[in-house]
Formats: sequence, C-alpha cells, structure tokens
Amino acid sequence: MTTRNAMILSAIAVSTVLAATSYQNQVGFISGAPKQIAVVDAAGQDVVFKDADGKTVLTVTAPEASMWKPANQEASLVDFSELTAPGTYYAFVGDDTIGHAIHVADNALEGVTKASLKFFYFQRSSTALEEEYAGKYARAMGTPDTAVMYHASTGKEDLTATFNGAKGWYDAGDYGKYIVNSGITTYTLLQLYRQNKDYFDTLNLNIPESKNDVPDILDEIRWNIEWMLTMQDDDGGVFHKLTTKQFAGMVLPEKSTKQRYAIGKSITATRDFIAVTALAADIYKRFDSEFAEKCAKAAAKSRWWSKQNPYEFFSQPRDVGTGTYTDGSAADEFVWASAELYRITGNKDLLEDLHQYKLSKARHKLQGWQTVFALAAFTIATDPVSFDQEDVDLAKDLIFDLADTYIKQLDNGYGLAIDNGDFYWGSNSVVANKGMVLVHAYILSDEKKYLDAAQGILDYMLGRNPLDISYLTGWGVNQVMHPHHRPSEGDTVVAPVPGMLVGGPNSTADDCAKEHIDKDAPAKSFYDNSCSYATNEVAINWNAPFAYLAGSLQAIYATGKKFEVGTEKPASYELDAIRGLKPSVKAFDVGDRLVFKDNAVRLERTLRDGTKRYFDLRGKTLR
Ligand code: 9MR
Repeated sequence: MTTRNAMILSAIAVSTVLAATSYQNQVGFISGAPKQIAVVDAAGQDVVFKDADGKTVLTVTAPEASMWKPANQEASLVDFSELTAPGTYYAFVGDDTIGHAIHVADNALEGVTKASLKFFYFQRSSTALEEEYAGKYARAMGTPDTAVMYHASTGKEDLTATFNGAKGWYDAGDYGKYIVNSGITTYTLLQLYRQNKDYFDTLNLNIPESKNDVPDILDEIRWNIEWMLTMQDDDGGVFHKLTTKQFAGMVLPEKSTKQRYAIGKSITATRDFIAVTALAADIYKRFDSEFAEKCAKAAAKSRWWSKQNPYEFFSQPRDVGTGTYTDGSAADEFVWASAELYRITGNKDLLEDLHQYKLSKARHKLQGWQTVFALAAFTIATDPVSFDQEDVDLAKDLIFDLADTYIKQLDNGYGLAIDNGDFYWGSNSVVANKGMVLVHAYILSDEKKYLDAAQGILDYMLGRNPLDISYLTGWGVNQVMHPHHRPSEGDTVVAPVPGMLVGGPNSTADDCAKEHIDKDAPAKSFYDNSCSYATNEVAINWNAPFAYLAGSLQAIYATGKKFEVGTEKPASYELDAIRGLKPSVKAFDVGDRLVFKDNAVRLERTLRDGTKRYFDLRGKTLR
C-alpha cells in the first residue's frame, strides 16, 4: 500500500467512527433517584457531564457494551446517579453532545404524574370540558348517556326502555365505556392513592372539583365509579359495556351521536365491579360515608349474581363491532372480588370463596385487563391486618416471583427489565404493569433494587428506547404526535391531548404499522400514525399503571417514605346488613329448551326480538 493510500484509508476510518448516541429519559430525573442512560458506540470512552455553563461536573467511563435484544443493539449503560444537584446538564463524548438535555430536579416526575392523571379528565364522557381546565382542548358536551338503550344481549325484556348511564371515562381512542377495563384501571388509581395518601391529598389536577375538600385524584376516579354503578342491573349482574353498535368515525364526542347501548351482562364485568366498589367503599369512607356505603352495598348485591352465574361469559353479539374484552376464565376475577369484599367485611363465606383458588405458582401472572390474580395479590400482601398470614405469604410469593424474574432481565446494555416477550398490543402498559409489580416488591421488602428497576421502566417510556421517543404525549423532546385518539383527531389543535401513554411497539401489529414491524428488534415495531390502533392508540388501562409508576416514584422520593404495610385498618361493613335481599329464583319460561352448547348442557331462551340467550344450569338464576 502506498503511503498516500494508507493515509486515505485511515482518514476514512476516522470519519466512519460513529458518533456516540445516548438514549435517555427526556423529561427528567429526580435528584435522589438513580440516573442511567444507554449509550451506543461509546464503550471505553469518557462520558463527560457538563452543566448549562459548560462546566464539567462528572466524568464516567462508558462500560463495555452489551446487547439489549428488543432493540437488537449493543449499548453501554452509563450510570450518573452521583449527579444529584438540581439543574440542566448535557452529556459529551469528545466534543459532541450525545443526547438530549438532562434535567435533574426534586420534583422531576411531578409534571408527568399530573399529566397522566389529568388524561382521565380529558376522557370524561357526558360533560363539556371547560377552557379553565382543558385549555385549548376544551370541547362541547358529547355522549350524555342519559338515555341508554338495552341491547338484547343484556337479557332485558323491555328493549324500548332506557336508563341513565352517564359519566365515566372513554376507554381509549374510541368512545366506548367497558366495565372490565374500567375495573383494573380504577383499582390501579385507587391503589396509587391508598399507598401515597400524603402526596396525593394535596396534589392539584385543576379539574372542576379541585376546590372541594376531596383529593383531586379521588374526585377524578369517582367520575368513573359513578358510571360503573349505573351499569348494575336490578338483579346485581353488571352489563359488560356501554357503546354504540359500531365505532364512531374520528370525530369529537359531540359528533358521535349514534344510539348507545348497554351490551351483554358478564361474570368478568360483575366480579371486576365487585372488587372496585369494595375497594372504593374503604377509600371513600373518609370523605363521603354515604357514597362509600352505596359502593359497599353494590358490591354485596353483585356477589349474589356472581355466585349464581359463574359461567356467564361475554360473547360479542353479531350486530356489534366495538371492543370485546372477552375472557374465558373468571377464576382470577373471583379471587380478586372475594379478596376485596372479604377485606371490608371479614365475612367467613368470602374467605372460603377466596380459598377456592390459591395463588399458586400457575397463577403468578402479570396483571392485565384479562388476568387479575396479581391485583388480588397486591391487596392481600399490603394488608396483613385483614388477611391471614398464609394468604399474605402466597400473595407475596406471587409478587416476588414476578419481580425477581424481572430483576433477572435487567442485565443488558439498556439496563431494562424488559424483554422480547413484552412487545404485544399495549406493550407500554405491559412494562408499566411490571413497574407496578416492582414497586410492590420494594414496598414489601424495602430492597432498593426493585424500585430502581421500576425507575428504569419509567425511563424507557420517556425515551430510553431505541426509537429515542417519549411515549407520553406532550412530554419529552421527541414526542408522539399522531395517536389513534378520536378527540385529538377530531379537533383543530395540532398537538394531541397531553399526558396520554400510547400503546407502544407491537411486533404482531396487524394494521398500518405492519410495515414498521422489525422482527429482530421488537422495541422498534412502532408507527406514530393515527391509523395504527395496534401500536399508537391510548387507553385508560395503559395510562393508569404509568400514573401509578410515575406517581409512586415521585411520592416516595418527595415524602421520603413508602407505604407502611400493616398500619391501616380498612373501613368495615357488616355483610348481612349491606347485602340486601337475595334475588328470588324464577321458573323456566314457556319456550325454553335444553341444548348442548360450548361443551355443556345449556338452557336456551328465545327473546322477543328473536335473539337467543343461553344460561348455565349450575346455580343460574332462571328468569
Ligand atoms: O387493550 C386491548 C388489547 O389487549 C387487545 O389485544 C385488543 C384487541 O382485542 O383490544 C385492546 O383494547 C381495545 C378495546 O377493545 C377497545 N378500545 C380500545 C382498546 C385499546 O386498543
């Protein structure tokens, strides 16, 4: 090789040295919390942290890079937790900044905590959003839901009747209201409050109720519980959902004027309803004992129906196309409902119910709208005053089994307890829910490693990901701009409603995001386009665990303390006093016949409009 050629080659080599890139939380780090960024192409080099004046405050040598499979990328995890002084900083490798500004503040997560909770106000059905609270996202009243009809699938006889199903939150990018999804969402937010009362008692969300004496977070949650209560039928069964027959177009609520129906009545909805109203009966007692009592009674009444209709699963009627939230097993909902109702009554029958399905290894599953064993575990493990040691131990086993699995996943260049298996529909809620498990493991053990792993997951959602994107609308440097969200599409404001966590990467998305699927890097399988409901929709059950995670971290660091297990005694109700009358069992109707369906003998009843209803024979109330 000539000297000249060698010089050219080395010049090319120098110019192809890749600039280091940092993937990081784009919103902010709490001063006392761990701080990590994932840096690509920097192994062995110094990462220099400078303040806004250009003064070096910390130098960290980037460790050896290692693979994070979901990104299919090698990265060095750079820990700069030593940087605790509030301020704005920049990370450098050589002369170049390698990422975004790094914000350190004592209340760094307060903004996202509030925004992710304020999202629920923006999702309110049956009300106008006033400018005072909604700013440029103010909108007219839509979907009043004061005259909701019964779909034949509810089993109601008079299909011309209507009922008042007002209030509640829209589920997601659509305007449906679904009890099952409301269940886990409302529970998650109630737990956020229960475990961090000091912090949330005074947190102002600027909602219409902000001036009353009740914490804003509880006022917001009550908006949804009041709707849930309207979904309870006279016999105690709970309607599955309240929606139009088909999804509305991408318009504002006021333009979604098609008739709305209560659709189906299901065992999963009913049991989720019991769990939420029982927990509400405890939490709201301090603020409004009448409302709390109403919730307790509703829970007890639904229990009768639940006992008598254990196999009444929802199946989507043929003329309906809205979300299904169907589920073939209601054992987890049974455990959860029994635990919550036992907790506020101490009733032995409920304890027997609870013991029907022990929280054994096979039931150690991450929570989601379909699988709620973990929700029972959170309640039981954090309340050794109400539950026996054996139940508490089983609940703790579930939590630590999951949490320790996540801790084992941490050993990667991004430092994240997230793996390839997490990237399905709503992956951001999958990881946020893992965060909720980890926070519980921390609360129960005081071991910081769990809280730190939860912090990593929060960082992931706010930008420590291979797309360098913040999945929370309105927050971060590279923001999601086109979520699948009717109010954001239907209005004239360019930016979407803020504080919404979009579903996130989905390696099996079967919509317009299909071409953006990266089989080798599931964490990149995302498309910021409103056509992609499978990666870019928003949903209440996704925002709730985000709010739980951000809110718990902020509250724990701000108050310097975590929930003290065993110090509270829940509100107590006498089950016999609240359960009311047992619904009477009515005889067969003329025309009923026995048929074989879904591997079992069922009672088939033809309703007046010709649709057929099927009843289980085991303990089913026959009408
Ligand atoms: O979150 C739900 C996800 O787990 C399911 O895979 C998906 C398809 O059934 O539905 C999601 O829920 C949607 C619901 O059915 C209707 N409202 C929007 C929800 C979020 O996409």
